Amino acid sequence: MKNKTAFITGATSGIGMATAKLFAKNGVKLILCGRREERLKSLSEELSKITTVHTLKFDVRNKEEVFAAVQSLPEDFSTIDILINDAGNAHGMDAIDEGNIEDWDAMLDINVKGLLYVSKAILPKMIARKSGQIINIGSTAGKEVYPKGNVYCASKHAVDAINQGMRIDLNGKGIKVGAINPGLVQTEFSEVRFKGDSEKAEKVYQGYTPLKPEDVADIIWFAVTRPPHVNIADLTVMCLDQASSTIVNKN
Ligand code: NDP
Ligand code: 8X3
Repeated sequence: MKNKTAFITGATSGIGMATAKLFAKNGVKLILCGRREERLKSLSEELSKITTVHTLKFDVRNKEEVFAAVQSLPEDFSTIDILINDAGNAHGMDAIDEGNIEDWDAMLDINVKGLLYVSKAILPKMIARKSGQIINIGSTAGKEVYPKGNVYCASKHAVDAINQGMRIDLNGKGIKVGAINPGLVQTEFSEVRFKGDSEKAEKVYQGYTPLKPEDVADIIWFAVTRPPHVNIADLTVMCLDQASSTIVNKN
């Protein structure tokens, strides 16, 4: 893995950041992406001590920014071996008739269209080299729907469909495509979903032991270190206390 380059969206927090740290420890060259420049800067300073790092600040919703960012990569970062499509989030948790249209737009634009733009920008060179791996971060919310999860679940069901579609269409082109679908992971996810209401956000993870972002990073690492003929196509992971989106053993 030492000579490989990974492009990680959502590297400024949670699962993406934990993945960046684990990849760095293993000598993977990193392209770290996100909107928060300060975080990109501090993560880059930290990880540059152990690997080579380039940062790209862009909003996955903005297709011009996405393509310009990928095109701006210096020569020595332009061969991308691994794409981790992690950037994403939930906005609000409301019954369908009470949902906020801006929240719906944000979830569909970021989780679905953003993932498509980034993949479209990176795929041509993978196809030309007949080599590469794409890991799409889905969710248990892409496998089932829970009350008031409507549009977030729809966005993650779309990721599930896109993951399958990518794998079908790229078959025979030497590119691995797979999804990792986590259940409840304690990150900034709920802070974002509940718009900074920390009390509400913390409650999501109380009374049981949720997954940590590092647990998911370990699985991503497993997926990218399989032999060349092995592709982890679709993997769901939950903490011990979670049985489904709605069944969580809380005390
Ligand atoms: P975090 O909120 O901790 O991280 C989200 C990351 O996405 C941040 O780095 C953020 O960076 C980036 N991001 C969000 N919006 C944009 C945007 N418009 N443009 C560019 N980057 C963006 O959450 P998680 O680590 O939990 O979430 C990562 C992924 O995992 C998401 O796809 C989420 O849906 C999925 N997931 C999370 C689960 C959980 O329980 N936490 C469970 C299952 C799946 P910045 O703000 O700097 O742009
Ligand atoms: C995040 C997990 O259950 O909050 O995708 O939707 S959940």
